[in-house]
Amino acid sequence: MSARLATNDLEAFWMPFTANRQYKKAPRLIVSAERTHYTTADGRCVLDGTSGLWCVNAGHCRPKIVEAIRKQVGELDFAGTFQMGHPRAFECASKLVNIAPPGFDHVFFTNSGSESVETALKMALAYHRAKGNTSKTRLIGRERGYHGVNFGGTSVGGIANNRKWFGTLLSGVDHIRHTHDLARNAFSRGEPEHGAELADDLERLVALHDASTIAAVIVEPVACSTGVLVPPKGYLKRLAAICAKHDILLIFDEVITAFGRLGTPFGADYFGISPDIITTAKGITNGTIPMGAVFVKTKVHDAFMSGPEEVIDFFHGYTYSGHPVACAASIATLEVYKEEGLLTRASELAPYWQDAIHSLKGLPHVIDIRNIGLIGAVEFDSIPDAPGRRAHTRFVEAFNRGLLVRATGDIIALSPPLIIEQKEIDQLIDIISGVLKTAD
Ligand code: PXG
Repeated sequence: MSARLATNDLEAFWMPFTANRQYKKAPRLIVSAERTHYTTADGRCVLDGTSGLWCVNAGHCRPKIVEAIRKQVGELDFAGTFQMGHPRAFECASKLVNIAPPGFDHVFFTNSGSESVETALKMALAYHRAKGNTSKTRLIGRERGYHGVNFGGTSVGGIANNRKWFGTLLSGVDHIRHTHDLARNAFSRGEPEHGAELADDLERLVALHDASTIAAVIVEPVACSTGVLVPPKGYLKRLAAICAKHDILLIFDEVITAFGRLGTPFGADYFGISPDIITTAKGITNGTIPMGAVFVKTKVHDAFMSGPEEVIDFFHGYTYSGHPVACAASIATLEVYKEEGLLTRASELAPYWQDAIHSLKGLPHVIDIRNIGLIGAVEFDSIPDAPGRRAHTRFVEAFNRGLLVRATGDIIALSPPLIIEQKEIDQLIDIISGVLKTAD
């Protein structure tokens, strides 16, 4: 150990997506967690209004999951899955497939949402090549989309700050328009009424590039990181129909919406749509161990299985694809979800949640409130020349008052653990309401 480092020196850790200098002047430190609450280094109890970073769906430190991890790491700490295998990975994949929407019979393991996205994009390209459609190489994302931070995901992503620092990114990528329309849809409850026609923007790109050059479209069913953009009624159905018409694979990035966030196991179930590929992570292990999974329709998987049997079918994978400890964590997580009905609990809570969050309408600077499942967002008008400051000050003040929210731009996003009780929703809304009344 370096003698230079005092205990609790904050300097060495270059924190992700953080204003490091600002944070380190006034750090917020969490030391433990249980169910819906965190405990801070100074001993305060903080209600987790964000399920960690949208991942701790069953609440924190659930004994069954903790025990499964402990047991697994003592029994088989690591075994690879390239031309080898271990039972946990097969068991985990089968259990995941059992809760997946119909037709998703295969799972490819990764270690994060970003890796799931990269995997799905590469899979889409390789799928068309395997089918002989070698000109289908273009990838389409959506403005304001978030698909993680690797090069592919950054390229199809549509948040300017996440892109502009990193050069020209992948070539052959284009974006359809986002669906955010405050003029027509402010204060919508659930799916907004207006904007299904925005899906037709994909036809514009088909006309421009020709369908024979487009491999896939990737969208989040609900665009969460950008500040919770709920899709307009009918929008996703229309998008799916255009993809099907032009033999374009539809990838749903469900890193947040999978595992019960909307009140159904997957977002695809909620919207009644059957994409071709679904990317997941986060809730797959309840946030305990890094893991992601790409769910694949039979038609996509089978296209890879036509060559000689002794040849590798997909030249892709990670050392830790199907890591035994992650698989054990995921299996235990799925059991907790099942035992407690958590993959559908958000549908029971949604009406209460919706009324609660919309009660904040009329408070200072609030220009929109939106919700779906157990997700909510409050948008503020921005301070001129200081975009993001209004939400950031409210995030800090809420934390000081015992509630963790997530600020993005001038929006506060909320996604509490799926085990939250109504009285905790009341407490969450009380704290936010107090903050909004007093912050400038
Ligand atoms: N796709 C989607 C839809 C995501 O939301 C990723 C990919 C990337 O996942 P990884 O595991 O590589 O981070 C995400 C991640 C926030 C927030 O507060 C959202 C994410 C991550 C951190 C913070 O909005 N989403």
